[in-house]
Order: sequence, then structure tokens, then C-alpha cells
Amino acid sequence: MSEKALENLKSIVLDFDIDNAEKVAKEAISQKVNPMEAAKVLTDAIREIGDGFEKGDYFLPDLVCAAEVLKKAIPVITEEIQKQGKKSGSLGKVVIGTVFGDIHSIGKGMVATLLYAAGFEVIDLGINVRSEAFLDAVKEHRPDIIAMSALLTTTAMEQKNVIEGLKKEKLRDKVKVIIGGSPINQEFADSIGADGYGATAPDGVKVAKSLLGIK
Ligand code: B12
Repeated sequence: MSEKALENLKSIVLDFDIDNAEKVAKEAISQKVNPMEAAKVLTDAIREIGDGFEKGDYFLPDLVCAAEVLKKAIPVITEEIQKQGKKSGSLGKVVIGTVFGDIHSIGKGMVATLLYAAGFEVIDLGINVRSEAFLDAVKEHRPDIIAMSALLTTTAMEQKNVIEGLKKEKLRDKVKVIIGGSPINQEFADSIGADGYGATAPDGVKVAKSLLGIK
């Protein structure tokens, strides 16, 4: 039963079926599909579209439509993740955003949801966030962690700009920095002086907890 529901979730992305996205996601949840598994199926499927785009098999409107499918399906899935989560907000405070020049929102949103579900207080600055806005948020909210997402090789360096800004403002030792996004890896994170990197949203939660010494 849940195999079929997962297949249906994959199909709505690959068929760009925006109209049925929410309904299929709701069906999956009502059939007790693990919401984390559902999120992974949707993520893998949209990456397949992304790979096809790179090869020239798909075009920008296809990326836009696939993203619209996820925008309808993901809230249903994340609502369930939040329901199952602790929501205590007591593990610590995280400021999160997608860096300047980058409008990819879906992965950042998933990281924010899982951090929240794990018990972090999350302040989401949104997309296309200038480094000054990250720095202002650190001054205003005094978070334990800044989490940055970058999906483009051209915007990945913005994460370094924020870290350099923190150093200039003498805030670097006040906050941990974690980064992620498809072009990011551990080597890049080390090279720009980030404290942690997560390949997936669940990894992000693990890294955040471990940086704050939470078991
Ligand atoms: C959907 C999509 C879009 C949508 C975004 C809609 C939206 N609201 O987000 C639209 C159509 C707008 C778009 C636009 C563009 N896109 Co685009 N897009 C994608 C696509 C297909 C999927 C991204 C996605 O949502 N994935 C699903 C989520 C769940 O996965 P994720 O973002 O990777 O996040 C996961 C992890 O990376 C991690 N993570 C993410 N952030 C963080 C942060 C932290 C702290 C941690 C710990 C973890 C973490 O956890 C997440 C969940 O597990 C990717 C393909 C790909 N392989 O990534 C291309 C892709 C990223 N796009 C690409 C390009 C080129 C573009 C455009 C430049 C196209 C154009 N010519 O205009 C524009 C750029 C616009 C801009 N200035 O930002 C390229 C980037 C190539 C590169 N290396 O630079 C990709 C890789 C496609 C490709 N293969 O060519 N895109």
C-alpha cells in the first residue's frame, strides 16, 4: 500500500501533475507513509528533473512546474513531520536562509521544518538573503546557529561572505555556522570555515545537535 503511495508521489513530480499534488500527498499521509520517506521520494524525483535539465532533456518551465508540485506536496508532508515532532523550541535557536542571489527555497524549507520538529526555535529569513541581513539577525536574535542554503555554484561563496562578515563584526565565536545545498560538500564547508555541513535535512539536524553538544 505505502509502496504504491510512494510511487504516486514520484509520479506527480515526473508528470508535473500540479493539480493532483496536494491530493496525492494527503493520500500518502492517510496511508501512514513515513513522512521522511515521502520527502526523500519527492526530493529524489525533483533532482531527476534537475539532472535532465542539465543534460538538455528538460527546460526551465519544467523545473518551475516540478517545483510547483513540490510546493503543493511538501507542506502536507512537513505538517505531518511537525505533528510527529517535539515542537518544544528548547534545543536552541537557529537563523536560517537561502543566500543572496539564490531563490531555491524547497531544501531550505525542509531543513527549517526538521529543525523545528526536532525542538529548535527557527527564524526563517527566507530566500535571496543578503549577508547583512544574516548579520543583523545574529545581532537581533542571538541565535546558537546560522544555517545557510545555496543551490548554485555561483552563490555558494555567499556563505563565505557571511562567515567573513561575522568575523569582521566580532560575532564569529558567538554563533555556529552550518551550510548545505546540492553543490556543497564537507571539503567546501571546511575551506570557508563553516562549523558543519549537512547533505540532507536530517543530517542538518544531526550536525546542529552535535555542535551544541545535544545527544
Ligand atoms: C526546483 C529547482 C529550481 C526552481 C526553484 C523553486 C524553489 N522555490 O525553490 C526554479 C525553477 C525557480 C529554479 C531556478 C534556477 N535554477 Co534550479 N533547480 C531546481 C532543482 C531541480 C531542484 C532543487 C530542489 O528544490 N531540490 C529539492 C530539495 C529538497 O533539495 P535541496 O534543495 O538540494 O535540499 C536538500 C539538501 O541539499 C540539503 N540542504 C539544502 N540546504 C541546506 C542547508 C543546510 C544548512 C543543510 C544542513 C542542508 C541543506 O537538505 C535538503 C533536503 O534534504 C535543482 C536540481 C538539483 N539537483 O538540486 C536545480 C538546480 C539547483 N538549478 C539550477 C539552475 C542553473 C537554476 C537557474 C540558474 C536556471 C536559470 N537558467 O534560470 C535558476 C536560478 C535562480 C536563482 N537565482 O536562484 C542548477 C544549478 C547548477 C549549479 N551547480 O549552479 C541545478 C542543480 C539544476 C541543474 N542540474 O542544472 N531552480
